[in-house]
Amino acid sequence: MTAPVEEDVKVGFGRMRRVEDARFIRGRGTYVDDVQLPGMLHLAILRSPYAHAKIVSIDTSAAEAHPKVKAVVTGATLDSLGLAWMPTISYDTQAVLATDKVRFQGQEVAFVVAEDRYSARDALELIEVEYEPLPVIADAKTALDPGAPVIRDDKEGKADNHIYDWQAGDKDKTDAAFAAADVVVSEEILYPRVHPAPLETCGSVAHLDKATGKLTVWTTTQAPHAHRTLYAIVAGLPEQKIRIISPDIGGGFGGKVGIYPGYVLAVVGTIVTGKPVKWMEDRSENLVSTAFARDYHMTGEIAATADGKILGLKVNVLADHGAFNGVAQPTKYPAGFFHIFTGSYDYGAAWCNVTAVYTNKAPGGVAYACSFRITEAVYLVERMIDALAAKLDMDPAELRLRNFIQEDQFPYTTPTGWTYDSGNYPVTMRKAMEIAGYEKLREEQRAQRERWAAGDRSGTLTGVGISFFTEGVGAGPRKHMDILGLGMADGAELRVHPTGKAVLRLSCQSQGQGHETTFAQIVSHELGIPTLDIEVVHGDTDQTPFGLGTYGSRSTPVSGGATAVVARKVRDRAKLVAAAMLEVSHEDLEWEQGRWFVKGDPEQGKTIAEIAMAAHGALELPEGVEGHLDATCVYNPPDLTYPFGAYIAVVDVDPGTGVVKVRRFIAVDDCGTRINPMIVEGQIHGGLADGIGMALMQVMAFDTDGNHLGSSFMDYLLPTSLECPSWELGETVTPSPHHPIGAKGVGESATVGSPAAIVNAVLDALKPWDVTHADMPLTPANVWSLTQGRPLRTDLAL
Ligand code: MCN
Ligand code: CUM
Repeated sequence: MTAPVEEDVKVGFGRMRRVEDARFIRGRGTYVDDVQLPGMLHLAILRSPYAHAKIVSIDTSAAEAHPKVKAVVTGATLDSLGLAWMPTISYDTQAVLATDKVRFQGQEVAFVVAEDRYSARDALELIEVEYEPLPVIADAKTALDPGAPVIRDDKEGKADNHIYDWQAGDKDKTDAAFAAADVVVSEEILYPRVHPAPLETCGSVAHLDKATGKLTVWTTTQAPHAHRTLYAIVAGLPEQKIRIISPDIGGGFGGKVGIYPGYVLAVVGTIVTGKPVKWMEDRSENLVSTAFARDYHMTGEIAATADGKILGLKVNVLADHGAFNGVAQPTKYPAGFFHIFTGSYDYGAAWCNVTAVYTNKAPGGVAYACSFRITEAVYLVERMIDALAAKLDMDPAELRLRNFIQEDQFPYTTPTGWTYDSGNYPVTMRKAMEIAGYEKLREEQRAQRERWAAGDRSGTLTGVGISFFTEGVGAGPRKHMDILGLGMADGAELRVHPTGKAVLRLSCQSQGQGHETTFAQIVSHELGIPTLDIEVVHGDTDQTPFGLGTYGSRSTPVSGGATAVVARKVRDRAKLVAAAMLEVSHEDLEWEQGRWFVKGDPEQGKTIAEIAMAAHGALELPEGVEGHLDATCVYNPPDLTYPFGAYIAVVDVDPGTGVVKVRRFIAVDDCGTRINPMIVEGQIHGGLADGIGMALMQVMAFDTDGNHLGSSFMDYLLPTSLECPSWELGETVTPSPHHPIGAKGVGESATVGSPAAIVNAVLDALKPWDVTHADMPLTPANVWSLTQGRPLRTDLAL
């Protein structure tokens, strides 16, 4: 249903092909690994083979003797410089290189800098480490057992593996709602540990210029400015002497938000050797040690009346944070925005508790298209709704329609205190049902079940699954949201050159989302300058204003707001200049896209290009009006924006083999104003594929010794086009009332919304066996085992 791009829109919003693709499809992008500097050395990291072990001794002498090795550094060396530990963005600490013991398999133990990448790797083999294995916590459920080995005994007085307890909502009110309910359904729901697995792994090229004292770091980061400030704070380097360049990035998906030890080691490497140093992870390193997502063990309880009116929701979460708490969340919200778990429904009471624990697993980044834990929250509530529908023997679409927040209730404050900006959920839901041909699908299913009941059990069973999500994206506002004290507002700077061409400088950083196109389109929309005449500069702290970067789908809600506002500042300035040019009062001017003209006399007007030239010229300007048209702005969003959508998955399940095929996937998204509908659809396509990956294939598994069982793409499966149907997209447009152009973020919507639809669909297909529960990933073996030993019901109408 994606319309082809027949002709690119030239000015403002609409479909146009991405300007950055001109270099990407020619292989002319510049990624971190493309950076080559004269005299550059290469860094490789020695990683722990054990999940938990004491380091008895390290002998680096053979590695140091390697002819091409320039430096070998251990935790002890870093410790002597006070750099062995770094703060994480969640107010924890993390070992840069292990000193006392290793706490997860793949942890950084030592590094080698050598003349080339291969010699550096070879020399790792020459380092002798003696370990003394310790008991391992590989299952979060055992982390708080009495007598469990204490993972973080580096922390003074720490005697257990507890990180935090955190609550939201009103417990008493929720208990009262439950007491008044006709039905209560509870479910244990696991959102397994998964990994963002971007095409490009993480890496850095660090260069400390001894002559100028300037540290330049080309690095795979989604948040260059935040990295600069954190390097300044952690390493004590003067911030004006740090330049972070985040060049083209080959996918981030959240995995490039945090600061990993490798980044810090590259900086240590250049300091120690005086040469530029490159560190680039290989695929296994990326999978084993860099960023995880989810790992939420959730117990949900939902209460309702007999006719399906939801009364309340309770959730208890055990969160596995690995060995160091490195999860990126706004400081006030240790469990991110999980407490937007009440979903898209109107009921009065909700309560959640999140308990986080340390385990002997890799620590997390923000990780994986999550809008700060909303992925887990949406999965939970959408699974609970289906569990309730099954209990009440109600159609899951009908149950949702009966409980949606209604259009006239917006802005809507949830029982946990979040205010949804705008929405019209029933319309979006009905649109998805219409595209799906929902009633017809149910008829098809009924006929199929009758056939099975009659004894003809050939072929597959159809399942139809629904998920309706509301996300909260666009962090700040700065007063409520910060990371390590840095408020979440974004800057933008716009220069309009004398010839009317413009340069926009942004604090956010694209990892593939097409910012060079869409942000130019925002300026174009506001000023009428053709999009291709606007250059977008981003990803270089020396060239762009401060801001907290790209994650939580915040670029459009925050930097997009900044862009619209800065363009409007330019437009206001242009008005004053136009008034001087036309020798009229500025109050007599009216705007149409691209020009100011005299009210009632449209012939009398000046285009932005004419005004730009005059603004740089010798024209006499009115009192108080500066020359030029350049402007800057810092945009502090008044609130999050709340995109939403209705997803319907149609699957064919073969109960004999457990194979699930996603036959159709219908996605109706509402992200407010769409700047570039083609890019929005591309974002949704990617997220839906991700959803198939998580629902059906991906899991980061560990054995009981904490050995990682998915260190290559042979074990950690990614979805390909073969698993994806031809997506069927629809849209509704409900602008955000508080965003300058009414846009909401969309970059994570499909990843957040789609897994529940697929799992709900598989369970729907298996309804004849009364299977009501399954955990992701729904691999063939997993699905096959769900029906084993269960009788087939032959009396099912739906
Ligand atoms: N857009 C639009 N109209 C809207 C909303 C968005 O045209 N109403 C456009 C934007 O202008 C932008 C793109 O869609 O070009 C995504 O915008 P937005 O929703 O603001 O998300 P961000 O740009 O902040 O991107 C971050 C988001 C996140 S958090 C993850 S994770 C993710 C995602 O984007 N990682 C991605 N999509 C990704 N896509 C690619 N190719 N690579 C990643 O790493
Ligand atoms: Cu949570 S993944 Mo994205 O926010 O970079």
